[in-house]
Amino acid sequence: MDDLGYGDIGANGRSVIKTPNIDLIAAGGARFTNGYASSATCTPSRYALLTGVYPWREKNAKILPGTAPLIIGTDQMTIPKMLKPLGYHTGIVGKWHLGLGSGNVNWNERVSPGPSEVGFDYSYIMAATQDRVPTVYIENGSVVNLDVSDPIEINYEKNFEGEPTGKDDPELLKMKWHHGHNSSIVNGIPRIGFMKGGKDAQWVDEDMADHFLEGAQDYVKKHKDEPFFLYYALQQPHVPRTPHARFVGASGLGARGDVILEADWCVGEFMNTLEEEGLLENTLIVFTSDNGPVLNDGYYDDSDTKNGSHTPWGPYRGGKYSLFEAGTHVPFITYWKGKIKPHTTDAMVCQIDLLSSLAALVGSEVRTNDSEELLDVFLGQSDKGREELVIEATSRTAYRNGDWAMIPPYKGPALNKNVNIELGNALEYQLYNLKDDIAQKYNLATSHKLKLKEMVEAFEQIRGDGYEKIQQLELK
Ligand code: NG6
Ligand code: CA
Repeated sequence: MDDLGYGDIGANGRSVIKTPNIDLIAAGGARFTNGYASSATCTPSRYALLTGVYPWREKNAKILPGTAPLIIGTDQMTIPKMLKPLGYHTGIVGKWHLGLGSGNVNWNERVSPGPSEVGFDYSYIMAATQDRVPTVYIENGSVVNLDVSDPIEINYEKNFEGEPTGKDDPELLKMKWHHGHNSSIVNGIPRIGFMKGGKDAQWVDEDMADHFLEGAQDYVKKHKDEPFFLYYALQQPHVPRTPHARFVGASGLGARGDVILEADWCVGEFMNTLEEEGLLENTLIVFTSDNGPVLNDGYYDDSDTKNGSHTPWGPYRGGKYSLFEAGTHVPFITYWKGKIKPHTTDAMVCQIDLLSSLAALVGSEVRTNDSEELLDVFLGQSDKGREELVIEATSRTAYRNGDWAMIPPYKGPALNKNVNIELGNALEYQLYNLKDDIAQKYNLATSHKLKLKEMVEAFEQIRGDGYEKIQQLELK
């Protein structure tokens, strides 16, 4: 999922939002209390998930515009590329956000390189995010429902003559922008970036969840008789939050709660399909989120004002964009009927570990340095996860080892006021013991100098030089 927080699912305790279908997977599988995305934003996180390589090794792994070129090398190993030689059919349905083409994409022709060049036999995607143009579905490299007489043009710098924008034409909006998101208007929603044409191809935001669900279900039905790998990348609860009418108001917590209910329903429907097709005993399911939660990510949609006592971040500090725990410490569940015994584990795992671990599962020799082979842990046969992990948030990195978390000094605001999230920036080192202080309230850097030294050295050993060079987060 996209921007779902640790505390957004019932199974992780405290959630005011009810997620019975996700909870069912958690109750029947391995629920990880220390499961991580590699990053606190989407692109780097998904880069690490698919390639098994830390995203800070790739300078372009940062929040991408819809026009960005593909950032995964076409010669690079990925989960689908690892699986293909073993006879797996590979597919992705949902959010991509890893770049497409090699610059200056013509959206009216086949767009490549993209998913198929990094190992997916089938792809049905949105290029970037729901709030970024182009707002169209792309199937195997071609825009779906494109009318050649109404070609698509995209520009992230300047508008097309005569086209309305969120900034200049507020009367055309059904959802108001709070920060950023004031360029082209599609379906009454102002977006990031400018788009012209492609009217027939434009998606209907409120139908997106049903649409991707159907795509994922169809994929399973088509490929149930062969080994398959499906990456079902749900778009919720990322902005703009556009629940289908069936879910509007259902949570009482505003749009964010409603789309989480919608996503939970999708997960239930998808699981039903696997069950109906008789695949549950033969399928490993991994449920997780690309980064932590945010309430107001740039639109007025009541998600912050109606959030009430819900804690999307769970017991953790920070949120999306943050080096504090809530940025990367996300829901993480593995489920395999009859194979994984239901249990909760504190073992530390990261999405980056899936590449080597799935390789071990299928008998492939492929491994990457950054991806630890933790198959036993994912299958619930061991509690010995990773010892250490480097996490990333908008080009800054920090380090977790055992119960300890260390954040090096970074310039920049402590709080991003637009999204109201503490980013983890401070002029001094921060050291927290998560066992005693899960909410990272007490900085032990000065009282535990030796521990700090040990952590900084271990961090630098992996991270190498130059980690102080960062780009300031701009959300405007
Ligand atoms: C930010 C967007 C935010 C979201 C994020 C990417 C603004 C002001 N904010 O730049 O709304 O789209 O990028 O989120 O434009 S992610 O989950 O895909 O990383
Ligand atoms: Ca995300």
